[in-house]
Amino acid sequence: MKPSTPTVGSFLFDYLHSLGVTHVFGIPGDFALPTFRWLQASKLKTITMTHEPGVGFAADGYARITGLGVACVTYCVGGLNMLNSVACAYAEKSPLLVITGGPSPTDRTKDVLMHHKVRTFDTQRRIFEEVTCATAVLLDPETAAAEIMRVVDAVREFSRPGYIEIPFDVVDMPITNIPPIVKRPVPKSDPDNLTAMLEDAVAAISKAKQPVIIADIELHRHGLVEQALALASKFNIPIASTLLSKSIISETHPLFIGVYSGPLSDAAVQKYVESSDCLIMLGAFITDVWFGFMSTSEKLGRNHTMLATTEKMQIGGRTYERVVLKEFLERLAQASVTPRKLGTLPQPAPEPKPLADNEKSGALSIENFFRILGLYVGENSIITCDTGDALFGAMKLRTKKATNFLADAYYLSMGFSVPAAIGAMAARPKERVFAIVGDGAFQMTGVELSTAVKFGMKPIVFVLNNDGYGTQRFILDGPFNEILRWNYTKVTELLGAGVGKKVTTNGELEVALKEAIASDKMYLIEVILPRTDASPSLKRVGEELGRIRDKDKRNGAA
Ligand SMILES: Cc1ncc(C[n+]2csc(CCOP(=O)(O)OP(=O)(O)O)c2C)c(N)n1
Ligand SMILES: [Mg+2]
Repeated sequence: MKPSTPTVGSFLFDYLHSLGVTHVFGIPGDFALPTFRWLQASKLKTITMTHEPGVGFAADGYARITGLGVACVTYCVGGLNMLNSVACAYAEKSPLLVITGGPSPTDRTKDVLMHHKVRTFDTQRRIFEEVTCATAVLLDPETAAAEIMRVVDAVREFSRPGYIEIPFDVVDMPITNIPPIVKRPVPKSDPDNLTAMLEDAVAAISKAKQPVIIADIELHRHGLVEQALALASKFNIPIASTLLSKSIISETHPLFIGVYSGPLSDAAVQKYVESSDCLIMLGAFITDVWFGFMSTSEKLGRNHTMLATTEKMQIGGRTYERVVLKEFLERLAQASVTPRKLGTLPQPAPEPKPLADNEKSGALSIENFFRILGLYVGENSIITCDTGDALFGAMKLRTKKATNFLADAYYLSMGFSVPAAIGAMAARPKERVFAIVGDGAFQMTGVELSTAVKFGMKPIVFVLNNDGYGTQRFILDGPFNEILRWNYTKVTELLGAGVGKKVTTNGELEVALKEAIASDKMYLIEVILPRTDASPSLKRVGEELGRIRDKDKRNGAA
């Protein structure tokens, strides 16, 4: 029954519902149980998971698709267990709200030792301060509504995680003071700086012979993909994405030239981007992954680059203060620049070739895995990829229009893909979700398939079994890269649902994949790969990181 006067708990979940949130991912504990009772009574669905790292990744996956994800956990043992996932969301700008239970305000006034407390009552919040853009501890019901709105607002504006701690007793308290929802003022650029930047941008684009746009992840996080596409289409400028932003621009768009990641990219894409005389980096996170872990950033010399992000605006060596990205993109698309004739563009990963009969009995390789997957992953599907060759190999996968591709391609934490798939399935129940995960990463969070079964979700999961930490073997090998060989296909038996298949040849994978797509069941397909197999991209990553991390290779030894 809904109380006539809202409580802190009912207000919180009603407010999140009014913003379009449908699911909350979590694991309760005594400090959070009263909050879970309000969650259960709300219009939101509770997805109780098996382990907090999975809670964070699932809520992050949901957030990347919908624009706001929510994770609800208990004090310290739950929150701190989820810290790495929240750090990932911070690093990759995912709008994730963390709600945690906490001790009561009265207990906090005494310096008692209480279970779950680490050092001080404020320890968990202080740790989270480092991985969030706003934090609040709701000690006073009178200010709780305003505090909730402040944190949620910041999460949506900055597209970074936020933290709300609710003492177990405060969550039940009535609130009478609900401030009106005030629309945030639309940020405005400094008019002179905007004009100067637009003039410089038009001049740079007009005189360039080979401009290229790199459409990076901020465009997606801040809802600016359409504006970037309008700009590209108006001036006829080819567009590349990055591994992190893969698929935010349809990979079948005529101006799309492929994924750029330095030497990990297709050679033609790398050459085209690096020989551009006007590189327009929109919403870019310039990280070492951008350059395939190499320090080749100087190849993209400052003089012919344009950087336009929510945090920094720069053309050549000149910086423009207080210029808003959205305004810049919209105004630039209205500027008068003669659209250029397109020369020959690199072809993004071509349509994969169907398997010839004589290839069917061939042993699988990571390259053929992605080729066969590319043949069957249709529109309206979601792909989640884990760190390892599941990600590096995906560089060549050409996703179809409206395919969502989710990977923590910058922070690179293992264990993302299976729980993120759960978040994706909650966000888009009608779409088919494919999770691609290495055997090592599966051993970290694969148990969340239990959550999928519990909630009737039917992912298709590929466990890429190369018998251990393949990526690391290419950097620096040793017995520390070995893992126990699991009988992965037995997981479905353990969970009492779904179908487990082990495939070793191209043909077997094709048959299993077709069967999985046609069926309405969860599938776990164990893909057996040779230990020495790796995608060309992973081999380059291994070479580069090996050179940096392995002193023998650093010193030139074989
Ligand atoms: C949480 C976490 N722990 C450790 C690492 C370091 N690491 C990067 S790749 C990798 C091995 C991944 O093995 P697997 O999932 O089997 O994929 P593969 O490299 O074999 O394709 C490890 C341990 C990491 N990135 N994230
Ligand atoms: Mg492996």
